[in-house]
Amino acid sequence: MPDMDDLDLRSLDDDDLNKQMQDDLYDGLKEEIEEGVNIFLERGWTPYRILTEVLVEGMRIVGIDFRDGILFVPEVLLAANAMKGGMVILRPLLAETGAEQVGKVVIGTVKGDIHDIGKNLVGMMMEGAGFEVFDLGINNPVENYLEALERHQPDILGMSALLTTTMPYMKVVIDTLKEKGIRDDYIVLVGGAPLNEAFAEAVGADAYCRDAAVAVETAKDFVARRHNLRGKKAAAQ
Ligand code: B1M
Repeated sequence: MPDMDDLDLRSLDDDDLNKQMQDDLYDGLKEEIEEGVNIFLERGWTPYRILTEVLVEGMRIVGIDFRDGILFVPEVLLAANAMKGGMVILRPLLAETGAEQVGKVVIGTVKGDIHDIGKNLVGMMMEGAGFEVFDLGINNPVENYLEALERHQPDILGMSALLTTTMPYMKVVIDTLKEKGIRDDYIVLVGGAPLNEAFAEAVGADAYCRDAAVAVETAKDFVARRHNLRGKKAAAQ
């Protein structure tokens, strides 16, 4: 076996490069991830394919070993940092699809929760699909959402939570919107690994999005329906 420092990623075929990159992600090797992403791009892989088949799949494996106590927080942070290195390269490419502006989205991870990889991915994919995205980052109390809704007047409010202890906070946000009489002004979409459809319904969201691709499709569907409804109302007046 060659010394890892000497390993030429370009000499690997697609399958081996993918496997190597998933190992590198596991080991938190950001530069290698960036190099690998560039190689796949040169080989004609689409940004979406690199995201899903290499980076997200690699992170899934990290998640399993984190759960099983094989990896610990510092190592997972390194892996997350490496993943973000790859995402920085892919982000402008995903946004470059030239799609026309279809709507506005405010998205953020809820209070108490600092996981942002999935949310960032959703934001990137939404941008790629033509949405204007306002990303509030992590650990957002209800006030942050309210302020952003007021300022940006989006079509969609997206919330992310990765912890069973933080996901109930989505209800706090939605209940506050109801109290203020503005709940129906927005399409509320929620996502994150521990959520499901029943949860989304229970907290009063419009839909649960299993992954970034579903989030984009759901967002497009709801915005189109909303525009149709408005068109009909206007015609009836
Ligand atoms: Co944390 N963590 N973590 N973690 N972490 C999980 C979530 C966990 C499941 C790991 C495990 O035990 N298997 C577990 C939660 C258990 C539970 O609640 N039942 C856990 C824990 C316990 C913790 C800590 C408490 C650990 C500790 O300190 N002892 C701590 C909590 C910190 C806090 O938030 N207060 C913690 C910390 C961390 C790190 C900081 C080390 C790091 C986060 C780094 C970062 O995000 N910048 C981290 C990571 C990386 C993970 C795992 C390994 C990976 C998450 C991830 O990025 N996945 C995760 C294990 C897992 O989920 N399997 C784990 C990849 C990403 C692409 O997927 O986020 O699911 P995901 O997003 C998807 C969909 O869910 C959906 O689309 C995305 C893209 O397809 N989606 C949306 C997500 N948000 C959406 C919003 C939408 C729509 C769709 O809006 C419209």
